[in-house]
Amino acid sequence: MSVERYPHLKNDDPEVYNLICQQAQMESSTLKMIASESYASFDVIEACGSIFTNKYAEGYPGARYYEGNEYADQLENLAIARGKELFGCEHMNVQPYSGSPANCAVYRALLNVGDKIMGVPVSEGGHLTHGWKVSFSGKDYQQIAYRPNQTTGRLDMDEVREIALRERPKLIWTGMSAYPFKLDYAAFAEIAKEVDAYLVADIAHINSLIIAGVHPDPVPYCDVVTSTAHKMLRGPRAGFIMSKVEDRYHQLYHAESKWNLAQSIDRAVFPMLQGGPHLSQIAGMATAFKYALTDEFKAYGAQIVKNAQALCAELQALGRPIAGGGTETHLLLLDFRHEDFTGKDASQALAKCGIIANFNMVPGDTRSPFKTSGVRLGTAALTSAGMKEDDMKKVAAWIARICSNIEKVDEIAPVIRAEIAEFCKGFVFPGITE
Ligand code: DSN
Repeated sequence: MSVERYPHLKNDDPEVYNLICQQAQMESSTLKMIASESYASFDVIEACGSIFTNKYAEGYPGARYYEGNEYADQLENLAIARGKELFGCEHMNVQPYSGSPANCAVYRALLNVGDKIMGVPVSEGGHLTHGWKVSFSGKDYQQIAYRPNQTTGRLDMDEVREIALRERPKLIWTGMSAYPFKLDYAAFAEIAKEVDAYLVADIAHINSLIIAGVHPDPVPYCDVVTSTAHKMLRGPRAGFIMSKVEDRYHQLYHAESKWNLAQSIDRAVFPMLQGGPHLSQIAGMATAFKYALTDEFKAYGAQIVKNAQALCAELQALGRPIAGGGTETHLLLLDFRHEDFTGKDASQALAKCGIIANFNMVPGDTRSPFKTSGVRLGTAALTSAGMKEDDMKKVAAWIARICSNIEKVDEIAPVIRAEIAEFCKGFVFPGITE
């Protein structure tokens, strides 16, 4: 990283400055394959580090509880306008501090404590906030689980329907953290309608694929859509919520309320759950949305999937099984159910060699969530650095070599780490070496 980037910090707080430099060095000399990470641009980083961090702006544009919000109002409205153009939604709230607070706001806006929701357990690819037992969402609400088929790794929509008809949840979550296939929002919408449930898509993992048109679009089918702005959208660490304006179940569930759906969401974010919005993050979100509206970004979204499929095909050719047999998204799951070593062993060995990923359960896993039989690999970050299908073949070769030599990893790690560092010199890492 160029030392000119943070001259004040370098001078005034060399300890923090040095940690930033070391992180930058690591992120530009290793392969970042955590499926929920990517590289924010310098535009996003500069916007997030701007003086908007100073400003309090509790409320919404035009209705704040503090004075001096002329530019804050323009900024928030700009982020909303760009976001609405990007996703074609009726309403957008850009204030959630991140994805989990955004999902929390959906519960508070639509449900009563104790209500039933349908979601995929974390152990099977779902998110903490979709009703997992240790999260507020599993403590305050009752999760009715649905899950990918243990053999095919895919959701069976007939089974989802059967569960919904039996349990009659008030809300159905769709969207996962470790599911490599496309989601059928039209089928989810039919099921939700049959049981009078709100349908909420969490697109944190796949927003850019939707923008690129390589994954179905949930916006026409869902009451609410939530997302993070980081991950493959390459924005700041923040969340946003999109919704219809009118609540189709107003009479059924909220007859006493004077708010429509959009107003209920807004009121759940502020003042129910949050105080002042993080305007510096909203500035980063506005600039990330601007870039996401470009054709270059759409090409990036499509390339992420091409890269994941190339990586998957090469790993399979090298004899490495992939859960579900393939991918239609940005991620794939190495399947080690037949191996003596665990997913955790493999992810630690990969990290020693310079491939940063995470251990993960796979469908049909019999190991504990603390060990697992899988490793989740994502291609969004590598694609942000400009890697293409041929590069994925090289990445697959390193992964296969490491997985075939887990017990000798300390021997091979320095060699592979050096090869990967040399390989990385051929790419430009946004926000670091751009
Ligand atoms: N669930 C985390 C992940 O996918 O890594 C992010 O929320």
